[in-house]
Amino acid sequence: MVQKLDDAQRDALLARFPGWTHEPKRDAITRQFKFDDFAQAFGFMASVAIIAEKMDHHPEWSNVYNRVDILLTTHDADGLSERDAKLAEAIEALL
Ligand code: HBI
Repeated sequence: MVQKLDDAQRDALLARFPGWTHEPKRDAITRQFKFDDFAQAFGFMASVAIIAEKMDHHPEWSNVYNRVDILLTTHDADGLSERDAKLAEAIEALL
C-alpha cells in the first residue's frame, strides 16, 4: 500500500503549488490549465503523458479545446501520496 500524505504534508503541498485546489471528497488536488489554442493544450498533454509514463503515475484529466483539467490522486493509496506531489512538480515545471 502506498503511504497517504497526512494533513500537514498535504497543506505543505498546496502551499507549494497555489494553483492547485484540494478536493476533499477524493483526497485529490486539481488544477485547470488554459492555453492559446488546442494545439498548445494537446502539446502540454503530450508532455505530461510522457512524464506520467516515466513515473508510472497517471493523471485523471479532461481536455476541452484550449483547456486541460487535471486531477491528481493515488489510486493505490486511495488519496494523495508523494507520487502526486512529484507529478504536480513536474507539471508545474512545464509551464
Ligand atoms: N496512477 N494516479 C495513479 N494512481 C495509481 O495508483 C497508479 C497510477 N499509475 C500506475 C499505477 N498506479 C501502477 O503502479 C499500478 O496500477 C500497478
